[in-house]
Amino acid sequence: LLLYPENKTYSPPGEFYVYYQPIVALGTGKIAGFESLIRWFHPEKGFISPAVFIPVAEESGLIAAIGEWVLLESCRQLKQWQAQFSDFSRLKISVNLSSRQLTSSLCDRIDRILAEADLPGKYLKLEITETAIMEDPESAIAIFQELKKRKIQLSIDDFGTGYCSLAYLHRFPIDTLKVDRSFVQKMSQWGENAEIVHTIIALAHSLGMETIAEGIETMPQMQQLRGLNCTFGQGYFFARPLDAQNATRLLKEKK
Ligand code: G
Ligand code: G
Ligand code: NA
Ligand code: MN
Repeated sequence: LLLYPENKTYSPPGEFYVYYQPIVALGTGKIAGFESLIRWFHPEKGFISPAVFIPVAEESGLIAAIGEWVLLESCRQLKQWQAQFSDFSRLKISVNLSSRQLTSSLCDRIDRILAEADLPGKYLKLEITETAIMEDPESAIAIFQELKKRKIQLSIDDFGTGYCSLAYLHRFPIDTLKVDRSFVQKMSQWGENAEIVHTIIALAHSLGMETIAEGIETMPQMQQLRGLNCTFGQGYFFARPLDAQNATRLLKEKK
């Protein structure tokens, strides 16, 4: 069990990094923000995917500490970019939340982190999977409403792969739906998945939500999604997740 003082943010060993993948406005091609993705480079074992260690961290309870570290690191980095690049003063940062972080103390923890990073809540976006929300939808709604009071943005991640009932969807104060990359990658011009993607985008927009298509790898995918009025895109077609230095370089080139 890892104990850390309530008023201090846990700092993991130097093997952990936050990487940043650009999120691009499909209408203009401009970078609108980044998604933070944790990376672990183990001295002996090499790269260990978060898909492997996040579930372990969730089981051991370490996820709360790691999650707070990712949040603080991400908010500080965004603050620095906003100050450094006047063209990107409205850039947002999206951070993944585990279901284990969806507790009644989340808002207090985030208040502390935003204050420490000196970042207004409206620039922070939280990504939560459909599955995590549906573990306890009623308490998720209560937590989301608290977060919205701080103008924090909320996204449903991997939308379409879980079991989010439409009856709930309109009760969640959600700003953005992220279309799961499995739909994007199986999408071809006339195929079944194109219809699914089209329908998700239409559903989101009719509920007043924006959309992000993830896992865009090719120009035709990007063009097709732009044609469907998808708001944002993310994927290797634009850029892989980058370390802070390379993400900064990208912003320098684009400004
Ligand atoms: O980028 P990548 O393939 O490594 O991500 C694998 C999985 O790990 C994805 O589901 C992603 O959402 C998750 N992940 C990456 N970073 C974080 C993080 O900081 N917190 C949580 N909870 N999940 C993350
Ligand atoms: O679960 P979540 O959507 O947060 O996971 C993001 C994951 O998707 C990360 O592992 C990230 O590295 C990966 N990713 C980002 N862009 C692409 C892409 O274009 N193709 C593929 N295959 N994976 C991607
Ligand atoms: Na995500
Ligand atoms: Mn996703």
